Amino acid sequence: MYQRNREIAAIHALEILDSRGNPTVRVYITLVGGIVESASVPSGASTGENEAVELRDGDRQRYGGKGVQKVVATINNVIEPRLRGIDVMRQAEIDRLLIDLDGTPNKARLGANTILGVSMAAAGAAAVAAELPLYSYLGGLGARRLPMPMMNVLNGGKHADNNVDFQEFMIVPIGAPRFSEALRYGAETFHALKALLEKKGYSTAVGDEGGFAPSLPSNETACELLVAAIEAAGYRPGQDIALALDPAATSFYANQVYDLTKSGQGPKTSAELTGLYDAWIAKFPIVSIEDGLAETDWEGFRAQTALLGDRIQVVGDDIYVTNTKYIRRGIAEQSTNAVLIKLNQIGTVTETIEAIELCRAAKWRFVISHRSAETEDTFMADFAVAMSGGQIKTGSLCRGERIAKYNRLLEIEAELGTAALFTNPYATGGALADSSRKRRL
Ligand code: 2PG
Ligand code: MG
Repeated sequence: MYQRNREIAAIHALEILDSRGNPTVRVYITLVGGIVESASVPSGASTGENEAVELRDGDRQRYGGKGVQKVVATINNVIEPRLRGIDVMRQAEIDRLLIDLDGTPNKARLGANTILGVSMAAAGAAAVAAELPLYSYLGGLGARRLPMPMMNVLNGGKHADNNVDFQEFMIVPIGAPRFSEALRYGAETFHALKALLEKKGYSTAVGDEGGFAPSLPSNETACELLVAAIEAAGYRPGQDIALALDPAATSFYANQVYDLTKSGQGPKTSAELTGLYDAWIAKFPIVSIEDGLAETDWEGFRAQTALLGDRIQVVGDDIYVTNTKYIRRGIAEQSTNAVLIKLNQIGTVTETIEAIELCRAAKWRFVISHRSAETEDTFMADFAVAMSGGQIKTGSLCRGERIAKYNRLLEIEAELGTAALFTNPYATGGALADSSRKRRL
């Protein structure tokens, strides 16, 4: 049903700062009926080589070349005239127009950051016009599953300047009965970890995603500390709270070698690194490993999934970059059994949903994820509930840009009331345990 007041009247972009203090773009969409909604675009540090292109000015006189004034100008002068007058609810059509306007396979001309800002703002404005919360506008009546959070409480790799090679050591409150309790389990463990680090004389300064970033005797010490913190907070490791890792292995891979240089633990082959994870899984309550290998190591991923895939969730991030082309290959080759989903890796809401639909069809899990540089925008929290995948990765239990997402999920849980669902996605009987792919392996 067409309504004139849902037509796009104006689009306006603003250069703002992200949580690392670098410029990013916020897009405002005004509808004829007077509704104004905005969306802000995040930015990654450990980016995949096939990610859609993030456009920056390159003018060294401003923000070290990281300004986004060209992005702002493109939105105001190129995109706005093209989208003015379109019903904002026609999301797929708007996204198609943006993709065509760009005309490149990786959004190199207009920029994925440019396009995503408009795409997300359109969805936000449409939800307001529909008088629905964003999660129900995007997900319909079935959108009532709160995601299990993977909380990145210890940062290394490119997100911190310590000596830990692996980027993310996360806690996952699998035993919590509801999202708000999961958040409490996580926050209490985060504070217990802080006390533990202080006691042991380690730094309690935090990295890009709000996790602590101490220098440690080894990568393994990080897992030991997390288990100790879970216990110190009064929880049972593996039953109440499990562990998840994102080594982001692309960042320490070159010439077929994984070089654990930060910790000084030296070079490893793909098989050796998988062997290390295998040993860790036996020792620590790990339920999920993301990017345990590098984005180009398709063979290694296949071997890793064959070895570990019936015990843990093997997640691909850099290898797929939320792109159906690579996810399709991953499904065909059984490279992983789950996918990390980041809106800005692909650049439109519609294409992100297409990536998720592919995961669903393959009975693969997916995790909606933030980027290491975020803003106070909470789009992804609603998006996670809307897509009903039951998992979100949105950082630690401090820093406003991370907490904004958690607080939004608390609001959604409260709003859903008794309709809210929350389950342990790794429990026996879940997608991983009963999927036919396990028997095939
Ligand atoms: C990742 C992300 C988010 P970045 O590797 O999964 O945690 O990091 O945004 O730096 O790519
Ligand atoms: Mg990752």
